[in-house]
Amino acid sequence: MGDSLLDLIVQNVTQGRASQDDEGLEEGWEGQPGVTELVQKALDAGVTAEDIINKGLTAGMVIVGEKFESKEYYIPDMLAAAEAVGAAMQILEPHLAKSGMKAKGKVLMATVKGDLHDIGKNIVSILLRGAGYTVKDLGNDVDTRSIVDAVREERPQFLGLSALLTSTMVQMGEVINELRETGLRDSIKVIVGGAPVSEEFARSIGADGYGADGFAAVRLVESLGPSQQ
Ligand code: B1M
Repeated sequence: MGDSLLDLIVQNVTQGRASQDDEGLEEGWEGQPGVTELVQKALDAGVTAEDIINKGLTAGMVIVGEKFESKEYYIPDMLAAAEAVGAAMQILEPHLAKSGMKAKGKVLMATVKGDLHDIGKNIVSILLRGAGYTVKDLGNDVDTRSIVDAVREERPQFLGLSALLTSTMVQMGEVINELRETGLRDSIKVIVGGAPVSEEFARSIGADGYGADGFAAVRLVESLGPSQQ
C-alpha cells in the first residue's frame, strides 16, 4: 500500500500534477488523485514524512531532471513539477512540526548567488523548524555580501547554504572565505547541501558539514550543537 502510493507520488510529480484537477503532461491522468491528495493518503496510511519526501517527492524530481537532461522535458515541465512538490510540502509541514518545543537555536538559510533552485532549501528549512530551530530564510540567488551582512546582524548559530548548479556551488566557498575575512567564521557553523554538493566538496571549502538530504541536515545541525559565540 505504502510503496504503491509512493510510486504514484513519483509518477504524479513527473507529470507536474499538484491536484486531481490538473491534466498532467501525458493523456489519461485527469480526475485521478494528484500529488497533494496522494500525500494525504500516504500520511493516512502511516507512511512516514521522511519516506514521502525522499522516496516520493525527491525521487520524482530526480526523474524530472533526467527527462530535462535528455530534452524530453523543458523548463515549464520542471516548474510544474516544482509547484506540485511545493503544494505537497504545505500538506506535510504541520506533520513535521513538533508543537510547544523551545527554540534550540537560530539558522540562517540561503540558496547562493546565481541559483534559483529553492525547493531543497525550503524542505530543509521546514524540517529544521519542525525540529525546533528558528529559521530565517534569505531566499534564493542571495549574494555573498547579503549573506555575510545577515550573519553579522542576526548572529545565528548556523548558516545553511544550498546550491543546485555546478556553476553556483563555488559561491559557498566564497561565503566561507568572506566570513573568515570579516572575522565572523568562528562564530558560526556552516552547513552545505544540494544535489551537486558532496562531503568531499564541503570539506574542500572549509564547511562544518554536509547534509545529503533534509533529514540528514537536521541530524547534522543537532550533532554540531550550538556554536560558541
Ligand atoms: Co534546474 N537544473 N535549471 N530548474 N533543476 C537541475 C539542478 C539539473 C540537475 C537538471 C538536469 O539537467 N539534470 C541542472 C543542473 C546541471 C548542472 O549544474 N550540472 C539544471 C539546470 C541546467 C537548470 C537551468 C540552467 C536550465 C536552463 O535555464 N537552461 C536553470 C538554472 C536557473 C538558475 O538557477 N539560475 C534551471 C531552472 C530550474 C527551474 C527554475 C525551472 C526549476 C527550479 C524551481 C524551484 O526550485 N523553485 C528547476 C528544477 C525543478 C530542477 C530539478 C529538475 C529538480 C530540483 C529539485 O527541486 N529537486 C533539477 C534536477 C535534479 O536535481 N535532479 C534541476 C528536489 C529537491 C527536493 O532536491 O534540491 O537536491 P534538492 O534538495 C535536497 C538535497 O539536495 C538536500 O536536501 C533537499 C531535500 O532532501 N539539500 C540540502 C538541498 N539543499 C540543502 C542544504 C543543506 C542540506 C541539504 O544544508 C544547508
